[in-house]
Amino acid sequence: MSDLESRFLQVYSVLKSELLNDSDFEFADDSRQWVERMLDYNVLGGKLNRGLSVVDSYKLLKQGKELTDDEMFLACSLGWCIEWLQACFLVHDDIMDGSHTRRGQCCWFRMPKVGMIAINDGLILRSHIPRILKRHFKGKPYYVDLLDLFNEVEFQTTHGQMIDLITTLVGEKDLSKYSLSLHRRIAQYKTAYYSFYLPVACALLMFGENLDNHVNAKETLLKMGIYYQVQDDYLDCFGDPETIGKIGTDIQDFKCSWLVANALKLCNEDQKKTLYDAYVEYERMSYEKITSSIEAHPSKEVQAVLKSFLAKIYKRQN
Ligand code: DMA
Ligand code: MG
Ligand code: MG
Ligand code: MG
Repeated sequence: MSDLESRFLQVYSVLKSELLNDSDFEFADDSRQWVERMLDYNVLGGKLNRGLSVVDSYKLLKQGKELTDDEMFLACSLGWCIEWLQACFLVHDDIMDGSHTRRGQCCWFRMPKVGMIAINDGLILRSHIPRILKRHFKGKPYYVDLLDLFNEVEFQTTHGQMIDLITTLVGEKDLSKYSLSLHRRIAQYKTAYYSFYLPVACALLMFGENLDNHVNAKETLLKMGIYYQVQDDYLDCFGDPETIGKIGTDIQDFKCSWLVANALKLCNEDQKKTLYDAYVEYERMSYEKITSSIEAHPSKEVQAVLKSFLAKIYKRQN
């Protein structure tokens, strides 16, 4: 572990302990333990790229000059706010995408005794960000800009997630609606703002800059973010689950992934039909496999419950 990473992790412990002792809520042992376990499970375990890049960017803005202890703590705290935001998005994204694994472990909502409590946990994660900012940044000239920035980026990301999700309703009916321009729009909003623009914008604000003067940098960062999502789509299908820490669900979810958008652009009518037939075949095979596992169940009543579920989703159009 690099020196920066270990300092970054030290700041995590400080922020976590402040949040667990926040006097605006009367914590008891059970609630404190729940939040602590939820934080360690969802905020840690990733690559920390977004968070660490706040510190790196701030250092570069200072032309490589050593940061004071105070600057280091503040830059790390902003980095952690992004990691907290990411954790909130991922907890909810895994529920919506029906994923099984994340960062090499079971998705939080699939953990015993968690389930749909994960929805509220995601909201708690989001609510921690203004708590961190209030404690450490209130009084700084850029405090309001920081709050605005996190609100704006959350607005963009949740709307990106929304178009990612509603697009599949259209695509399932008519695959030819998927295109690279639609994919680009989804990628820009759901990924690029929070993953690429946000870390640099945090560093710029802390450095005293006005974000309006950096629209060019923003455009370049958004381009990088779109490229990053193309990689994510590629890895969803072709990546090694051991290495990427998650099992892809884009095909099963009928997502407007870069791969299918490109395939549709490059293929002729026959090949388009092959692609569509592949889905129909997948649907039929899944139905058969699930049906036989239902029929292996000893209880007729349970079988009826499971079958009624399957009937609800088989060949669903929405
Ligand atoms: C990523 O979407 C975007 C957000 C806001 C989490 P995704 O479903 O492609 O992400 P992943 O492949 O990590 O589930
Ligand atoms: Mg997902
Ligand atoms: Mg998703
Ligand atoms: Mg993905």
